[in-house]
Amino acid sequence: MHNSLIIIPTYNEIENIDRMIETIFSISKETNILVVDDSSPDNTSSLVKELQKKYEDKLFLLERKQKRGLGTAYIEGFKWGLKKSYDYFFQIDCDFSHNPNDLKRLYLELLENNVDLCIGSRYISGINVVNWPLSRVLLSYFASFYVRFITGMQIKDPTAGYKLYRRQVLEAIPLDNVEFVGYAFQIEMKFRTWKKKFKIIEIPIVFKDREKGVSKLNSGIIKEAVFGVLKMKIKSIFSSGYK
Ligand SMILES: Nc1nc2c(ncn2[C@@H]2O[C@H](COP(=O)(O)OP(=O)(O)OP(=O)(O)O)[C@@H](O)[C@H]2O)c(=O)[nH]1
Ligand SMILES: [Mg+2]
Repeated sequence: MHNSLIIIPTYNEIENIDRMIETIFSISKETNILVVDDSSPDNTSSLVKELQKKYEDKLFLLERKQKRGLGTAYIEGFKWGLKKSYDYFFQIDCDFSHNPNDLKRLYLELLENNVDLCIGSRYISGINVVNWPLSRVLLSYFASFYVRFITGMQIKDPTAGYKLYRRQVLEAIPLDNVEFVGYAFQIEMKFRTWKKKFKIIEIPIVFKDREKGVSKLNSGIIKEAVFGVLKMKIKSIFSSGYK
């Protein structure tokens, strides 16, 4: 996975972070990892610093003073990577819901199909989600209908967080204008990519509920997504920033 940066936002992932980093480097020797940690009270960053001694020139850490949401963590990560020479930018959760073994598939599919954004999708044929409570599956599945209906963007898994972008996509999106932080962030990034007419592909992945650590999902994140999608659609009609 030549010239790629894998961005991992973390908040209280002490139980997952070292295994995640070790697994990724066991899969690819040439990729780089950037962890964006929001001063996790469980000291996630200290484990990253420990591992930096072993992976000096390919493991990086951005430490932020406060918990500011997954969306802004990714935006800071993208900006950091764009200042360097990476061509491919991955998004992956630290909780092993996204199987790191799929990183290579995302990369190869992006290149083989010559697309700009490759999405690891749970809903290509049926519902590929393991161990999620039924309420979460239903919420996520029906959210995907809602997003398609409002935006017209025909993506099967619009809230998916396992993604690979080409550098050109992140250069074209005005990152300072990205406004959402939770599920809505995932939708907004796809919507902006689609509006800019970049080529998008979805490939099937199996999504597993986290086994260790605590979910950061809350009602604010759901509310942001419900109203955010409407706001985004309306703004896109009137604002040239989306084009
Ligand atoms: N830096 C940073 N990372 C965050 C923040 N919120 C969540 N994350 C990370 O983003 C990733 C996804 O968060 P999760 O808690 O798994 O959220 P989720 O996948 O929607 O919820 P679950 O399915 O219940 O796990 C994980 O790696 C989290 O540690 C945040 O405010 N700041
Ligand atoms: Mg998760």
